[in-house]
Amino acid sequence: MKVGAVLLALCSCVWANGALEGKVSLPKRAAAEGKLRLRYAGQTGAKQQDTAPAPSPAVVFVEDAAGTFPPPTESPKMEQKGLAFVPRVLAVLVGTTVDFPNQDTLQHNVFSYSPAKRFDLGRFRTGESRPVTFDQPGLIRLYCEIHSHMKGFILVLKNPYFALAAEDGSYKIAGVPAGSYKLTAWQEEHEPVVVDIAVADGGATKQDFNLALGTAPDLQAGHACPKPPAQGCCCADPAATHTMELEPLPGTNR
Ligand SMILES: [Cu+2]
Repeated sequence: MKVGAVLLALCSCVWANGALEGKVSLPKRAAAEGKLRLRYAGQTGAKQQDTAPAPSPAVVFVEDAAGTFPPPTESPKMEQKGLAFVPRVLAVLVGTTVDFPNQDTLQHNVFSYSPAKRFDLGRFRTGESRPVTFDQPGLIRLYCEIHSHMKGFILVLKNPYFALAAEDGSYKIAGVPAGSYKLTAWQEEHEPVVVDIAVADGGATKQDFNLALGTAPDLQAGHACPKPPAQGCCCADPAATHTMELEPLPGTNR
């Protein structure tokens, strides 16, 4: 009887959740559009790149889910390496502490003015790391005060039901409790898409996304203004890297 009860418990556990899976498709990019200009290439071994780099990964996430979700005890890393944030995109559960180690031979100064977390790590050297705890959900845009081309993104999410898409755009979110949700696909250069979706016990729910190019103000050369030009520039000096309130991340109520 005891064995049967355990098996029953295991089965009900296994079948109490479902999965979300599918593919996030992005429009093809022209080579010139993704051209990288690395001013300090000689100092880090990074090379100029004339072909379009692979787009950074999309993040697919469930907007709201019942439950309390303790943050992980291990801290994910976002390195400064080769004059870039590596990885360029992180998705973390709210409450997660992220480490920011400097792996370059020069100094960096990571900062963000995003409403969900404002911070400025100051300048620090090779091998040093600074932690930041992200205690509010939202989109965090990261910059370096010294290297204006450096951009990174952290999506701070309310529950653990999220996934970064693979290079081919495929994603899978396992262990989602049965129910109805809003599911969002986000990618830094594209308009996010939010869909209503139902997850059933014990099965996989398919949902593909086709994202369209959106406003990508971060790609403007020498300009960190997050407002698209159509909305007017946010400061008197469009060549400056500057501060302002950034727009919330659609789908996170922030
Ligand atoms: Cu830097």
